Amino acid sequence: MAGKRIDAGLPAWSGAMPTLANLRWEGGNYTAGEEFARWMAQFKVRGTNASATADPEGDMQLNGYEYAVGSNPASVNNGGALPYPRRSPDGGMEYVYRRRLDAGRRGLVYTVERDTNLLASAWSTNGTGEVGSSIIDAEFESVTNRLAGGDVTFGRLDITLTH
Ligand SMILES: [Ca+2]
Repeated sequence: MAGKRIDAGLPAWSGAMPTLANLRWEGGNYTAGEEFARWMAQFKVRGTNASATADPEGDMQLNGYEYAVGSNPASVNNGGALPYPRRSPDGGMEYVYRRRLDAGRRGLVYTVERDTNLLASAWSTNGTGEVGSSIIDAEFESVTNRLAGGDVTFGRLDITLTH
């Protein structure tokens, strides 16, 4: 079965905290699955506003992305659910994101990528690695990834919906 790929990009470290993520679907139109539709219904978002590629409240986070990280698709207040960069205790760079505990069942695959030159757009998993995770609540865990490189390193979260 062909996967639907979402890219959610955030600069992981450039001296300032990122304020928005980019997301796109590849491989054709996405038909919202039952889990996604049920999740959207909780927020009373309906019609074309409830599609995976819609952004009804205008916070630059598409519904499919908000579904994967557990932010609110009906509010610009995302309650700290968006990925963020941070310095590790040894001065390295980390990228932290929220992952659904049942991501496999939902067909969600999360992949952290890094780049050192946004102009060249050479995003790759080279130099990335998951270093830890901790349970947040009954639905999500916080996942920490290490990004190799110096002060000019960028990270993003690639999310694929496989069914
Ligand atoms: Ca949104």
